[in-house]
Amino acid sequence: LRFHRLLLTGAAGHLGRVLRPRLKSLCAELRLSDVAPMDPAGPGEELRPADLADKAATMALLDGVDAVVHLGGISTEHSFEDIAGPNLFGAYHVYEGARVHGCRRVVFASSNHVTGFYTQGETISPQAAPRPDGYYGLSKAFGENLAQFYFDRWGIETVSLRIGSSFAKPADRRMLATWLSFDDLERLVTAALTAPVVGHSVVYGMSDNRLVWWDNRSASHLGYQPQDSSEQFRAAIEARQGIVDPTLPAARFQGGAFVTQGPF
Ligand code: NAI
Ligand code: 15L
Repeated sequence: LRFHRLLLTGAAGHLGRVLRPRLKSLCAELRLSDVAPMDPAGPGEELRPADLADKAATMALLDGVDAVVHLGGISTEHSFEDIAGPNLFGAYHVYEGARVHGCRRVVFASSNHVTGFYTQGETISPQAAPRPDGYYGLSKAFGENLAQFYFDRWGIETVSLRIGSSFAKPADRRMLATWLSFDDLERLVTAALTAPVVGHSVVYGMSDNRLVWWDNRSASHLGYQPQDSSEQFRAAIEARQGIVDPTLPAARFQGGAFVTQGPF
């Protein structure tokens, strides 16, 4: 086993439930946290319900933890006020807990929506300037800046995963580019947890899809090698969805429908 204790936030969510059994093989003890109800603890699991907006409760989660996979928070576009507690304060509380309790590595679930206002024809690297497509994307950009600051100031390492679309299957034409299979998600998180030196690395979370918008070569030190591809789903998606008007914002921009959403 690589770790004594790992912390998984957002354990009750979609990806939390996918990763929960898979992280068990990396650690003796898996601490699970969420504000929503979680399945009962199995062997080697510990449930620690907490609201990320609660500083003391969230910082305490990091006590005795070797590394954290931080998935918790609001995962779609909402008002700034709704996002601020879980995503802005919550990320700050996780990093403060890591600093105070000596946790040395964070795997941060960032999002492709940090750069959602690049167009779908462009190929960008993790070094491209952020172009968030909403308050949600802005909150993930803030999380990445926190990660950089806590590395520069305190040496706490982070891999920020700008996850594309991690679902059982791609749902539409856009996700043919952005899809991240659950098995590749596991490979990516495992690489982020176990690569020897990461500093603050930023990587896009996608499978080995045929047509992509993101160039991950600067993150090759992570050793992430995707094994799946969205291509097997292309024919069915193209038959179902038909041709999309390329002038519509949802088809023009990498962030898809997120670029038109919001509490306005
Ligand atoms: P999800 O919405 O299913 O799970 C997020 C979890 O965070 C939920 O269980 C929720 O209860 C919890 N949470 C929300 N507010 C909280 C609070 N105040 N305190 C404690 N817990 C709180 O999202 P999903 O799909 O599992 O995504 C996991 C992470 O990955 C999120 O951070 C999301 O932004 C990120 N991500 C996911 C993508 C995907 O394709 N599923 C794509 C890009 C990023
Ligand atoms: C995200 O950041 C969301 O959490 C997820 O629900 C998907 O919509 C994904 O991005 C996407 O861009 O497809």
